[in-house]
Amino acid sequence: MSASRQRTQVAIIGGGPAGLLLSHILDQQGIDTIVLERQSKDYVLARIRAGVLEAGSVQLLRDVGLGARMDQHGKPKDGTGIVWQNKPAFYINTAEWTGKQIMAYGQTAITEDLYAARERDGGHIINEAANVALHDLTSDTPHVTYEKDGVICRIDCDFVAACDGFHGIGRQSIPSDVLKTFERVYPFGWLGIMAKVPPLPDFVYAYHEKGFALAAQRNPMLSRYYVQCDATDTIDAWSDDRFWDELLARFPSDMASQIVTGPSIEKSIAPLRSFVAEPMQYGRMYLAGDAAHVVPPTGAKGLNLAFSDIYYLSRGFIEHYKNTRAHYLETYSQMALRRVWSAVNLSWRLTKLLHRFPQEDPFDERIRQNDYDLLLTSPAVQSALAHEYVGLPYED
Ligand code: FAS
Ligand code: PHB
Repeated sequence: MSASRQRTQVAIIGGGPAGLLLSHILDQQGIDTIVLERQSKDYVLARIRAGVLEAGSVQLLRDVGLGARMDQHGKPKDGTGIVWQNKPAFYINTAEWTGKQIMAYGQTAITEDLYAARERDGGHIINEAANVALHDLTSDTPHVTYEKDGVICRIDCDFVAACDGFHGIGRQSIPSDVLKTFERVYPFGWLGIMAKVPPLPDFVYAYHEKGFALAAQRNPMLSRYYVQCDATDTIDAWSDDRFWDELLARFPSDMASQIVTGPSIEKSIAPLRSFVAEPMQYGRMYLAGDAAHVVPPTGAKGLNLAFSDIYYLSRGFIEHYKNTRAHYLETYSQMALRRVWSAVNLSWRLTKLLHRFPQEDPFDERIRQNDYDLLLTSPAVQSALAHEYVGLPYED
């Protein structure tokens, strides 16, 4: 088998939103990167995931020249609704309490924008890179190996950025006596569908004794809807008719009557977990995005956390190469984790608020009802949720 050898400053593992954004930002600063992605570009672009951008993510994308299509096709929203069985509706009014809006713009579109920018700028992205392995991470000369088209390839680098998601190789390269993990696996999943029908005007979370539901959107003729399902459910058990019946039953009738149904063009079940790995650094390897943390999508934080990680990590690399200072690289893990745990906390609280858990007792349900009553009546609670939902500020 032949071999090849390359060199770069930052080897990036994973060509999802985190890896592509990091490559884009570093390229703008003249810092050389190579992105290794194990899937094809089409496979990555076919993934349907997040739909809500925090204000900080919107600003970051604009600041690095990736805001054009988002500002053309994305929809700014003053907040997100919550409807509740037999109680008044609530609106997480981020515009009123924080002066900031969220943006409805899908992760798929963002990934398309990122790939387009990297290809325009001559970014070095290697798709279908197999068997990526990380070496000498605690030395000053780490390197990465991978296989492509039957060739064993080696990349010598200064740093490795593991942006390879929850199932990636980066986190697995941290010794078990160094790595600490924290996890909650939820006893239910989200069944999501995409349908070419006009969406509701806003994102709306629904609490109902039959289960959680969510009305979301991608564009004026593309709706995304979710219902809570058993963790063991498969999509074969969910015909379109069953899905729509369940969804409509979980919304108040006045809102259900506004929901346009139609044939699904995509249907998938996402398992829900809260997961954090500490530290987000090992030697000259840095973890970012789902490689380091996963949240239940209830707070729409997963993709946004990946972006704030990349904001912090890119700042560290830029400081290293431009000023030969190490402050932001040395403090990356602690700084990123402060924001990670805040998002994990919110996602856990919203998931507990909006989902009935098996084996709950009447005490749990009373606490849930009281939490919602507080949200309806307390300006302090409403303001706090709005500030967390729109996204806490990035640290200087
Ligand atoms: P990603 O997982 O997106 O990207 C990692 C990349 O690394 C992938 O392309 C993968 O192929 C590649 N990779 C993995 N191992 C590799 C290896 N060994 N070598 C090379 N490449 C490797 N977030 C929300 O905010 N809202 C949602 O509704 C939502 N829904 C989701 C549904 C699902 C099914 C999943 C899995 C996640 C969802 N998320 C949602 C979270 C999601 O959006 C992530 O937060 C986001 O994709 C994180 O981006 P990355 O960190 O880049 O990880
Ligand atoms: C989505 O648009 O897919 C979406 C929106 C809000 C969430 C989760 C998912 O909390």
